[in-house]
Amino acid sequence: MAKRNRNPRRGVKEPGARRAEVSRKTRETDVRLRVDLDRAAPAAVRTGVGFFDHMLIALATHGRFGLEVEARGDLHVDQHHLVEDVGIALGTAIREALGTDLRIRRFAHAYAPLDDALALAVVDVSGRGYLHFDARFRRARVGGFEVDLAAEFFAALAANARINLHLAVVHGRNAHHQLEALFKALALALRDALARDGSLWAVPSTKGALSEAQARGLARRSRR
Ligand SMILES: [Mn+2]
Repeated sequence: MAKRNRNPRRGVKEPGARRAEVSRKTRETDVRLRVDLDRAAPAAVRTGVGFFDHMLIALATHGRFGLEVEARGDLHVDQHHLVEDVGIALGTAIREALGTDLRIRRFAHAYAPLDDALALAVVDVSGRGYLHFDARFRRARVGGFEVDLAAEFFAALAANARINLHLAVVHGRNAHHQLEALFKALALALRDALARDGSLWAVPSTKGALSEAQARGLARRSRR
């Protein structure tokens, strides 16, 4: 894995770097994950669930962000803990990588087709986590992946990245295609929403803040 994003002496993020690393260990899972929002590289993902790896690689590849994931989980129970905890770690890493400089496009949406399937993703990097998920699948499993866990992954991602996320499969028959279209639509929307917007002099919010850290920063400055 690449080098840490924190300056060891001062404990602060290098200016301009939008990277984060999350290590998360419970009795159920052990997840190490890195993101680099500004440097796309071939994703390195190993979760022990092949189809889930395929989806995470699609997300990073089409989202144009660097992603490394090493995750182990209690797969002898089922995949729920692993998939949800990777969602928590990814959401946390995205939120940390964004930091307090939120001069980003913020709103974005994208459609992605894959053969018979068409999916829509709408994103607002609002500082408030919310997921609307509208998809029906004809199979319970794709490869070994438990299909209903896709919604758990997206919910954990939205809650921890604190983004408003609406995902829908518009149509489709094949569950592999439907899921992959969802991840690709999310990738395209995130790529757009997280992109820096050089025309902005401040955060694109009527409140002036898109995170608790920002709101606290505004409070500190106004008291000076
Ligand atoms: Mn595929």
